[in-house]
Amino acid sequence: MQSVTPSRDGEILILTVNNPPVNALSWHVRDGLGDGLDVALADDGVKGVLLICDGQTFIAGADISEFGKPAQGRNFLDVLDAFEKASKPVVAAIHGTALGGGLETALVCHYRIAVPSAKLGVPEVKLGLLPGGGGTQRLPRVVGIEQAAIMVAHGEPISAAKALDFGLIDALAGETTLAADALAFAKECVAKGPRPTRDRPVTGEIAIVEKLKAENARKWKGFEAPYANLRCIEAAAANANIDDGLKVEREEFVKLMSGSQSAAQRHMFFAERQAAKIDGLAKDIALRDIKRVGVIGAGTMGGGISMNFLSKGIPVTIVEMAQENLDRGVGVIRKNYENSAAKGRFTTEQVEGMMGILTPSLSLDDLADCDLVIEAVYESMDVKKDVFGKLDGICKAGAILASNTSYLDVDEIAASTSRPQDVVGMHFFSPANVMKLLEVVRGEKTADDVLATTMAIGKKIGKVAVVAGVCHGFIGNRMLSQRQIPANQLLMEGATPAQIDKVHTEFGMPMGPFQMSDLAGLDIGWHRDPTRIETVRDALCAAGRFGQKNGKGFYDYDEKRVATPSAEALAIIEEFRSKSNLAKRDITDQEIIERTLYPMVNEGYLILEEGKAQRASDIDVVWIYGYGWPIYRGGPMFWGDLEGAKKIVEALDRHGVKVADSLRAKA
Ligand code: T1G
Repeated sequence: MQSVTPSRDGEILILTVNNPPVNALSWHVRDGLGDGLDVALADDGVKGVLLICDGQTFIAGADISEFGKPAQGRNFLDVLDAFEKASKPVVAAIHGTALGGGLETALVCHYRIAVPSAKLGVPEVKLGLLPGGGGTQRLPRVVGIEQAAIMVAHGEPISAAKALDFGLIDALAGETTLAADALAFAKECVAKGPRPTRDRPVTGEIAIVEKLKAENARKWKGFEAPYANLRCIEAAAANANIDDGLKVEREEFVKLMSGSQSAAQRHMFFAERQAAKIDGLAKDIALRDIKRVGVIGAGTMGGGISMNFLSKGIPVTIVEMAQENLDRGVGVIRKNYENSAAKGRFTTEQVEGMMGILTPSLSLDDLADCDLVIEAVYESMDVKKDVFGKLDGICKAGAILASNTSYLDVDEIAASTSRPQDVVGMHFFSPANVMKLLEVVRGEKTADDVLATTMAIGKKIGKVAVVAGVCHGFIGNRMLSQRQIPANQLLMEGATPAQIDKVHTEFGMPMGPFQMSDLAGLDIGWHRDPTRIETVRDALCAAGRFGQKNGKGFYDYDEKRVATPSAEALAIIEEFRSKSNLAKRDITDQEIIERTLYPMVNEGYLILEEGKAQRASDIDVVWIYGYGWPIYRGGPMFWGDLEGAKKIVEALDRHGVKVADSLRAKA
């Protein structure tokens, strides 16, 4: 199959790209484009060139899978240069998503036409990169500095309508008549002649760069790429001669490409897509139809879970045991939607529409016709088994029965029904309507189509779904406990919560172990006996310190929930510590990394050895989308590879941690 097919229509030579699934600029596409242009320029009968793509989209970028491999085919920059300097006008016809190198290819064409549904963008920053095909120098010459800076720094695509407003495209085609309209447009452009973007002046004000940095300082903390992108925009503004700016872009691009952050973020690009695949399952397995969802429990989790479906137009019946709790839960859902509407995310009509497909109920019987029922009740095995036993007698045949349990044995829950093949875990992360991760827990008897349907519905509601096996805490929480246990131990040896948390936030985590404990609530699972003090948490709870919820936990919190170290908490910890007759000592940040992060990597290896995760990259996906692990480090397993198995094993041995065989074998 030819990746680029030349054809003629009168005096126009048409180059059609066909490189499914996204027409990436693989080496054979670059060769085809270069060869096709050579033919066009050599043929006096050709007066203009039209570049168009088959399939779902215009070129969606360089072929990311080629990065880091030996170069093949024509150099991308040479092909771009040839197009821009062509002596005959070149038109790009855009549909789908013209992204990254794809938009850069369109930018070296002299004119651009797109269908209304097209999107155009430079998402390289999300890969830890920057548009390395001249995008940072040509965008400011077409859309101006402000719009160019926003596009490169955030990486979000813009619509064809906006692109037309900004001059990024010159015309809109009919949604279903791109080929014909683009051909007609190309014929019109013959008379106009080439319009090399490089010859156009940079317009706009550079002040946008400092504004973006100030607005995004928190979001971009630790990231290199956003700042590199903005340095290139500054180079465009400072250099009338595009070649000087292109030199800066090249230097910045090579620096990012050779750095660990881009390797990590490219790893995560593929990891996220890989996670959706279930090894051993037929790709075309028939899915169950999910038209109506039931949610049991209208608390924080039940409400958040319900919103995921309501926001996608899927009706939900939400069941509580008491009217007061049901009313409160429904009220919170409405409030959340109204808050989003106030921020412009929904219209009032949309809010009413979503609330209109929510059916509150006090009876499980009302779940009889639901295709999927998700239980989000109190985290107790007895309670869950009771609920599933009842559902077994109520729900229609073929309904999927899911538990939102965060660590309990899904097989044991399934055994409380006569249909264990229809039981699965759907572990959402709080707040369930915000966090992207969904751990789909595959029970021993979970049917393949139930698993596939659950993964598909997870994607449909905007989640990144990862298959987990049944074990205590599945993937994420199981590794979390391997961080929390040593963190608590380090407190007993003299470290403070603030020191340990600081190591983690400087590493890039949104919060450290003790900040997270305060957020979740120290009294979760507390036995409520203030005289029974067996752990530091017991001691803090006994002193009425439950965390953010009542303004004091490991830290003190003001009304805005801003944390400050607490003398009282430190005194309680010290008093408890002193009874442990452990000598207090200075603990280094490196030891905290070795004692709290390395055991997480080790646990990841154990999870893989036990088959509780399909692949190491799935574990990375869990930690990035469920716990905010910094994506520029690529997840715990990717980061562990960067640290090196030898270094990790040596440290774990030194700290007396039992090393997973597969990790030791790698050292
Ligand atoms: N290279 C290689 N493979 C790609 C790819 C790419 N650019 N984009 C997608 N794929 C694969 C993907 O892995 C999946 O494979 C399949 O295509 C479908 O993808 C020099 C340096 C275009 C919006 O960052 O945003 O240009 O799992 O599931 O939901 O300046 O793909 O089927 O085996 O995402 O319909 C810049 C990345 C590159 C765009 C389509 N471009 N792609 O979404 O399908 S760097 C990007 C996307 C660059 C230059 C720089 C999306 C999409 P598999 P999918 P989708």
